[in-house]
Amino acid sequence: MPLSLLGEDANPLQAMAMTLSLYGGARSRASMPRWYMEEKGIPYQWVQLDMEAGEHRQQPFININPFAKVPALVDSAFSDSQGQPLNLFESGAILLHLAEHYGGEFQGPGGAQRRALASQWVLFANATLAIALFVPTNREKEFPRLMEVLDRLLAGGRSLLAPLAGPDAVGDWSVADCAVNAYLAYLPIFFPQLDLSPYPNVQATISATQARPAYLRGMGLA
Ligand SMILES: N[C@@H](CCC(=O)N[C@@H](CS)C(=O)NCC(=O)O)C(=O)O
Repeated sequence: MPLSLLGEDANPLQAMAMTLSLYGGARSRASMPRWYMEEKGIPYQWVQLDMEAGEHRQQPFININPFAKVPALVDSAFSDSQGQPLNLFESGAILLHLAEHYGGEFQGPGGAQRRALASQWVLFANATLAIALFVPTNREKEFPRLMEVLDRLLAGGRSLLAPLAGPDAVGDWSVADCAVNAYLAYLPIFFPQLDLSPYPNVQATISATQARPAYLRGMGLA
């Protein structure tokens, strides 16, 4: 059963028990942290803004993100000296906050290393991969370069943090996979004309992502 609750459908008792509200729009980057929460079974309230009507540019949302962009997360488990909850924007910052405090990804031995590498991959996804995909002047030069390396790293369905678990381990799905694979799975949606056949492991990763029930829920498709 999806964990998400659309605003008006929310059961008030369940909503009160929730500390996390994720703000997003249809077909927006909010699907990335939403996928993470669905995958990890983290309860949250999903608040879908009507972006076509400009709801993200108005109060109360611009109190949460003054830049008027989604996603944004409100976490009432954290509060400032005025008792105000933590308001967080930028999908990468949201993902790392969730992985640290709700996904339990950086606990125990090796936690500091996992955190460092998770940050590396989340920043790579948002600052390098996203630019290579979505900035047309970069696509021709950067895209093949990045895909060749990713194709090698993803061989055998490996998780991006699998090297920490040993050379042959497939490893657990992590926030690193969420950040990178969310962009890879955008490829057939936004660039259906792109030939991905030189990158079979990337293709297999996209198919595996699309088959994950939590991914479909995060995308609002199930
Ligand atoms: N770097 C930001 C990008 C956020 C972003 O550009 N969000 C888009 C939706 S995918 C948005 O809110 N656009 C509305 C606008 O700019 O008015 C992140 O990763 O969170």
